[in-house]
Amino acid sequence: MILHDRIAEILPAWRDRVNHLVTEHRDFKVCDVTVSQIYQGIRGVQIQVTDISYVDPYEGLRLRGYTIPEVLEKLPRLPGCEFPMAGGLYYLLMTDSLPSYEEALEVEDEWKKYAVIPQYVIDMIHTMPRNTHPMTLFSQGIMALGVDSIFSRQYLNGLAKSDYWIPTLDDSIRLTAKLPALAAVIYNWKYRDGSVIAPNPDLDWSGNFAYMIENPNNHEYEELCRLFFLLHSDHEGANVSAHTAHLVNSALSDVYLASSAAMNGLAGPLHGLANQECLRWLLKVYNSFESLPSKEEMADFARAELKSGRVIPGYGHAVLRTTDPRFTAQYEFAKKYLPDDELYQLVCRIYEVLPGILKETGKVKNPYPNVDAINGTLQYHYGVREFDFYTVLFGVSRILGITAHAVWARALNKPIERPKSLTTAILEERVAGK
Ligand code: AMX
Repeated sequence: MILHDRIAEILPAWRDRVNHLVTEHRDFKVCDVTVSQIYQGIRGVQIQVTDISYVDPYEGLRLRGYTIPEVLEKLPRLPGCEFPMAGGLYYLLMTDSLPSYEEALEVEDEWKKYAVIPQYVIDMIHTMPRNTHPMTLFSQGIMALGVDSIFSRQYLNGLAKSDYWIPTLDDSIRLTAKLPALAAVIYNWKYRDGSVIAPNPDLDWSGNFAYMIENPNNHEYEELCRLFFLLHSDHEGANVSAHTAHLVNSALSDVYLASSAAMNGLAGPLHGLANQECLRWLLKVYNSFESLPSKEEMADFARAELKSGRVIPGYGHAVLRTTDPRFTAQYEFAKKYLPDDELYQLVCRIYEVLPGILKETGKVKNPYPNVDAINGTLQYHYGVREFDFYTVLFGVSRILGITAHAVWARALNKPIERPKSLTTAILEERVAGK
């Protein structure tokens, strides 16, 4: 398949680069680790190398070196579509080069071969208690799909280490192919009549999710899915979900096990679940005023929130120091497709007022909106109003990045991860100079 061919072509040069670093510069010190970093989430410690994506504090996310506006401009799109095919994005993440239209279509066509969910997975979801969180169902579904892992089978049969990446890529294509259908099965069972709708072969990967949940405003929602799935596909290699996947996969657990583990991290309120909190807060603001608040009213409201010790969801970021370009891309989408939506207008009003107020505090390092400040507003507009499902949409997209990391970790023969832990007593002795 085209992804295998392209990776095989560029792999020798990548292996040479890594071998050169490891052999010629093996003792070069990358960074120091302080006591406070150890106790504060190893924040900022440079422990990973990944070439799939990088977050620049001022430019935001770069996918394989391309900024979000560049990716949106350069990736191929289907005729009549404003936003690119996810197949082209996957080609870029996997192969480090921009695809032609035909190459993007080839990935989309490959996905179509594996897009249907096996009945046993559907049955498993349908037998779970109704109140199961959709992220639990999503994680379970991914694990269940893993019974067909090609990597695990070939590994048992004595696969050569230099070839580990090949069945890892096979698994990645088969897993990612099924994600829109898996998410739709969960959505339809949890919030609709439980129908299982087969993927539409005339639609691309992203558009198919909109089709399978029978969104009434399908064409525009398909476009939103294309944009959303592109924007959330990766965010460096050391955030909770990416790092979890890398760690699990480093034990040679297959990509199903690694992706499922990553989704369990994404399900946490400090990570992927944050987006539902943002919409909840926005609706709280919306319901507090009879109409769109004036700038002054909004400023008073925000100051009161801060005074009561609450954070304003959707603003601030651990790495970014500017408006998140993923926010901007969705903001532009809303400006074009839903300018009259009152929640969107509220997002605009908050954006006008809040950065100044957060700056007044003198402590918020990034007073600008992150992607979550608008994610939910767009889903809500198109009728996807079940907040607890938003993290599943995030997960569908994020596994594109996670599997690309996994393929390259195997291609570059990254070993099992095993940092060292200390005891408090050892640390106390060291700081005392003993
Ligand atoms: N509202 C109020 N206070 C905020 C704030 C916000 N939106 N963002 C940061 N601050 C405060 C912090 O709580 C901290 O206060 P403290 O010193 O009294 O503890 C101070 O400003 C400094 O924090 P920081 O270094 O600027 O941010 P951080 O790296 O510690 O945290 C984040 C980053 C995202 C957790 C934080 O900005 C926040 O809580 N934002 C609101 C929640 C949110 O939008 N989460 C989604 C993040 C996007 C994502 O990754 N999915």
